[in-house]
Amino acid sequence: MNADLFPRPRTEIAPGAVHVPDWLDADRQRELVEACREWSRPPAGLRTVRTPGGGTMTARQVCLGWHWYPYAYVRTVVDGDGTPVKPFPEWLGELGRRAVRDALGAEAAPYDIALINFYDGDARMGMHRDSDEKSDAPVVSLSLGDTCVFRFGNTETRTRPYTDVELRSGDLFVFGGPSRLAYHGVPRVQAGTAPPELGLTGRLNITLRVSGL
Ligand SMILES: O=C(O)CCC(=O)C(=O)O
Repeated sequence: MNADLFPRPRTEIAPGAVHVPDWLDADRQRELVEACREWSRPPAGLRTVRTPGGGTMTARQVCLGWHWYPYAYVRTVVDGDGTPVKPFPEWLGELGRRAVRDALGAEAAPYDIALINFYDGDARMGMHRDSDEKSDAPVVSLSLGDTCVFRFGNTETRTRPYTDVELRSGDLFVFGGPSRLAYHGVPRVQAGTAPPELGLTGRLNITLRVSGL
């Protein structure tokens, strides 16, 4: 049986956390992948993030607007080539505000940060909270390429209760309100599941945030 025969409904995973399948059409996905390729080029391009404990994140990252490194936002790539972070484009902010309208029926403050994570090989992301922003505006997450398991948990612990959601290329996930500081992560990416016409090997995730800075 082919899962695509069944429509995937919009689902509220937790209060304020909504999954909207197939939110981006194929053309928009291609445009975003192309934009990510540009943003990934040096200077201030895709880099490996080192954690204070001496580890490295397996997903590589590039930032727009504000540069995130564990655990602060700054304007230059202090943990990389030292150059200024790339600007955050207005059109991406508009996309974010439209996402919040569609997912939550609400207006969000202007977005000014994008963190773009690239997952290839065995890359994944551990359970964490997005808590370095000084704003409670919803986080907008756009998925491109390979399907992943996105684990969406609770605000108290990294462990259960959580819900595993399959995020496919073009899906939108928004979390705000009581879920804004929920733990979440990506335990698994299913290699080779990206739509072939996208021309992407691996998975890209774009999260949009409001810095409040
Ligand atoms: O890749 C994803 O879907 C999640 C990314 C994420 O959790 C983050 O950027 O904080």
